[in-house]
Amino acid sequence: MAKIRAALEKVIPPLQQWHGPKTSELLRTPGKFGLGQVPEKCQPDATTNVVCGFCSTGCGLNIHLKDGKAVGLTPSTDYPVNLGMACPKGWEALTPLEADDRATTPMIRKQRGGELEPVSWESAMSSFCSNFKNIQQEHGDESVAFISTGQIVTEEMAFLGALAKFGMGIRHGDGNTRQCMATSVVAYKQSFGFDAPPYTYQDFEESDVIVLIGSNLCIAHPIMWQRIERNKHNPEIIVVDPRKTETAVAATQHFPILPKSDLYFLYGLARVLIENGWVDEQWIAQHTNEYEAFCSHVQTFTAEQVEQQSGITAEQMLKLAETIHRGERVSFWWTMGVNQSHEGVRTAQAIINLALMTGNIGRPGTGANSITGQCNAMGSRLFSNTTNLLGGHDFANSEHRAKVAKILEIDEDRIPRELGMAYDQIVEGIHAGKIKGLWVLATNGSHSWIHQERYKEAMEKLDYLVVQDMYSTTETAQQADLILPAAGWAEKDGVFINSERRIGLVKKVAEAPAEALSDFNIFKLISHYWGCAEMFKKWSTPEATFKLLAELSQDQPCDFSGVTGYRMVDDLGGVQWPCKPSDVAGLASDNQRRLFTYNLFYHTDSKAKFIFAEPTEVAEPTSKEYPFVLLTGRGTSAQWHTETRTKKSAVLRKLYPASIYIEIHPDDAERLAITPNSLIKVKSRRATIEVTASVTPSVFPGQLFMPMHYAKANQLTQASFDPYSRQPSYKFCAVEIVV
Ligand SMILES: Nc1nc2c(c(=O)[nH]1)N[C@H]1C(S)=C(S)[C@@H](COP(=O)(O)OP(=O)(O)OC[C@H]3O[C@@H](n4cnc5c(=O)[nH]c(N)nc54)[C@H](O)[C@@H]3O)O[C@H]1N2
Ligand SMILES: Nc1nc2c(c(=O)[nH]1)N[C@H]1C(S)=C(S)[C@@H](COP(=O)(O)OP(=O)(O)OC[C@H]3O[C@@H](n4cnc5c(=O)[nH]c(N)nc54)[C@H](O)[C@@H]3O)O[C@H]1N2
Ligand code: SF4
Ligand SMILES: [Mo]
Repeated sequence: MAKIRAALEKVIPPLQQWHGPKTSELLRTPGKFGLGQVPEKCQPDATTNVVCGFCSTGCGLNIHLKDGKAVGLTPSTDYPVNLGMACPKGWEALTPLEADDRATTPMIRKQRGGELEPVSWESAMSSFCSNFKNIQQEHGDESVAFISTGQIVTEEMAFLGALAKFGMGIRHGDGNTRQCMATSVVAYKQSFGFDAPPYTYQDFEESDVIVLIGSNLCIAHPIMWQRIERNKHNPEIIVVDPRKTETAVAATQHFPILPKSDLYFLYGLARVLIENGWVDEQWIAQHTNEYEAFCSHVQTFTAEQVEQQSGITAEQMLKLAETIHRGERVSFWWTMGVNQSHEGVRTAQAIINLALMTGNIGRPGTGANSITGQCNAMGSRLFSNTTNLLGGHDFANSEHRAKVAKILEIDEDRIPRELGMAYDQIVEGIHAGKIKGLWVLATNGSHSWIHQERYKEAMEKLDYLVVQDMYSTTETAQQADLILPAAGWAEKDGVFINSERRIGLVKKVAEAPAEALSDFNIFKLISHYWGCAEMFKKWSTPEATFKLLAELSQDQPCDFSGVTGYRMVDDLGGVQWPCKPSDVAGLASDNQRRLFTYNLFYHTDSKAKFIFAEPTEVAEPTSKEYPFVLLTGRGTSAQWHTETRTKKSAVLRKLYPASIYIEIHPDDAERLAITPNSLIKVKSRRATIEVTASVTPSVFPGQLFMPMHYAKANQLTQASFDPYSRQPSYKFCAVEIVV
C-alpha cells in the first residue's frame, strides 16, 4: 500500500504558491505517469483566502494554517462578496472533511448484491476501463454516459467533459446543473444571445426596488440577503412566492401567488405597466426586438383572468406596477421557484421582459438576474462540455469546433457535432436499454433526482455504475459497482465561478484522506489507463488547465483571457468575466462590474428579444383524490442538498429537525384533525411516506411544503420537465394526506 500511495502522491499537483514559494521554486519530479509535481515543502503557518464550496454566493473564507494544514477559518473581511460575513455552512466548511464515512480507497462490488470491497487504484482503473470499453464495444459508444455536477472546480469540470467526450468517445453526459440552472441558460441564450447573468452583488445595495421571484434568499443565499440589508436606499423589497417564507416575512410586499401561476401574474403585470404608459418606449425601440407582438400578447391577460389564476387582485397588481414605475433602479431576481417549473424558460423570460420594457438593465441596481445555486453552477454552465462546447461554444458550429481543437491540439473529429442527451433522457435511456454504463460524479441522484424510485431502478438496471464521491455512504454510492474516492473542497486547487460571474480561487489547504485523489488526478489516471493521456498533455496541472480555459474563452462573451493565472485571481479578490487583457488595468479600482452597460446584447444585431408564450397546464394538477399541492425546496440555511456534507457537523445538525417534516396550514390541520408534530402519511401517485406534521401558516391552505434534504422527499415528486430546458419541475405535484 505504501508503495502505491507513494506513486499516487506523485500525480498530486503542487500546493499552490499564493503566499508560499513560487512554482519555479517547487521541486519538479515527474510522477509515475509523467503527470505531476510534488511540493518541496508544506505551506508555512499563515492565513490564506479560499472561496466557500457550498453555495453560489462564493464567499471568501480565511483559512488559518498550521504546518501547512487548515486548523480553522473565519470569513474574509476584504473579499468583495461577503465583506466579513458567512452563513453557518461556511463557518462549518472544514468539518465534513474529517467525517468517518469518507471514501478512502477505491471499492469494487464483485457481484450484484455483494459487499463493496476495498481495492487498489490499479485494480479500480482496470475495472473502470475494461467494463466501459467492453460495453462500448458491444453496444456502441453511445451506451456509456456520465452525470456530473456544479460542485467541482472549473478545471475538473472541463477535464471531465473533454476526457469523456473527446477521449473516451462518450456522447451523452449531463450536469447536475440540469436540476438547477438549465432554465436560466436557455432563457438567457434566447433573450440575450448568450448565457449571461448580468449583475454584480453591489446591485443588491444600489436598487431602490428589489423584486425576488421564487427565491428564498434568507435561507438559500443568506449573505446575498445581508447585502440587501446593507442597502442605504430604504428599498422596497417585493417577494413573489406562494409561501410566506423567511424572505417574504422580511419583505415590504409579499405576493403569495398560487403555485405555477407565475406566467399569468407576470404577463398581467406587464399589461398594467403598458396600459399606464410606465414603459421606456425609446429604449425599447433602440435595443430590443418583438416588443409590439409582446404588447398584443399581454393584452389578453385581463385583471379578472390574472386574479382567477394567480389569486392576485387588480388593486394589488396596480400597487406593484406603481412601485416598479416609481423605482429609479429596479432589479428583478429569480431562483428555483421559477427554474423548476413545467414552463420555467418562458417564466424566466417574462421576468427578463419586465426588465427590458422598463429599461432596468445595464445600470447600477437594475437587471434581470438569475441567482445560481451551487458553488460552481456558472463554471459548469460554460465549461462542462455538456450544454455548451467548452467555453460557451456550440458543438454544431464548425468554426467553434476548429477553434477548440486547435487550442487543445486535438483532432477536430474527436469533437461531437451535436449536444448529447439531457439528464432525464439518460435516465430513460437506461430504462430503454440503450445506456448500459454510467459514471456519476459529485452528485447524488438517488436522493436528489425527481421521482426517485425510477432513478434508483435505472441504477439497478445498469451493467456497470461508477460513483466518484467524497463519501462511500451516499444513496448513489451504495448502488455502485465501483466507487472512486475523491478529495473534496479545500483538498485541491481550482476556480469556481459564482452568481455574479466572479472567478474565485479554491486552494489545497487540507490533505485528502488515505488514497482519495482530487477529481483532477482521477481524470489523469483514467486518461492514462484508457490510453488517451497524450490528448491531455497540455492539462498538466489545474493552473495549466485554467490557462487553457482562459485561451478557449477568448472572443466569447465570457472572455477571461486577461486573467494570467491563479495569483491574479487571488490578488484581485476574484475576477468577474469578461476580463480581456484590455480590462485588466481597471480592475484594481473597479471590481464590481455588470453587463450591458452599453446596451449591447449578444444577438448579431446587438438587440435583446422579447419572448413569450401561452401558459400551459401543469403535468399533474390536483384532483379530488390528490387535493394538495406539494412544494419542495430548501429547509434551513444549515442544510445542504442531500446532506452528505452538512449532516457531518454537530453544530449544523442542531440547527434543523433531525427527521423529515412537512409544513401544513393550521386550517387544513384542524380539518384533518392533525396535531402539531404528529406523524402523518403523505401519498402521491408514486409513493406514500411518513412525515412529521409542522403546522404553520407559512404555507397556504391546500398547499404543503417539504424540504428536499431528507432522502424520502423525492419519492413523492412527479417527473415532468420544462420542454425547452428539460429542467425538472420539482415544485409541483399532487398529493393527499392519509389520516
Ligand atoms: N441552505 C442552503 N442553501 C442553498 C442550497 C441548499 O441546499 N441549502 N442549495 C443551493 C442551490 S443548488 C440552489 S439551486 C438554491 C435554491 O435557492 P431557492 O430557489 O431560493 O430555494 P428553494 O427553496 O428551492 O425555492 C425557492 C422558493 O420557490 C418557491 N416556489 C415554489 N413554487 C413556486 C411557484 O410556482 N412560483 C414562485 N414564484 N415561487 C415558487 C418556494 O416556495 C421557495 O420558497 O439554493 C442554494 N443555496
Ligand atoms: N424535491 C426537490 N429535489 C431537488 C431540488 C428541490 O428543490 N426539490 N433541488 C434540486 C437542485 S436545485 C439541486 S442543485 C440538486 C442537488 O442535488 P445533488 O447534486 O445530488 O446534491 P448534493 O448533496 O450536493 O450532492 C453532491 C455530491 O457530491 C459529493 N461531493 C462534494 N464535493 C465533491 C468533490 O469535490 N468531488 C466529488 N467527486 N464529489 C464531491 C457530495 O458528497 C455529494 O454526494 O437537487 C435537486 N433536487
Ligand atoms: S452564503 Fe454560501 S458561499 Fe457564503 S458562507 Fe454560506 S454557503 Fe458559503
Ligand atoms: Mo441547485
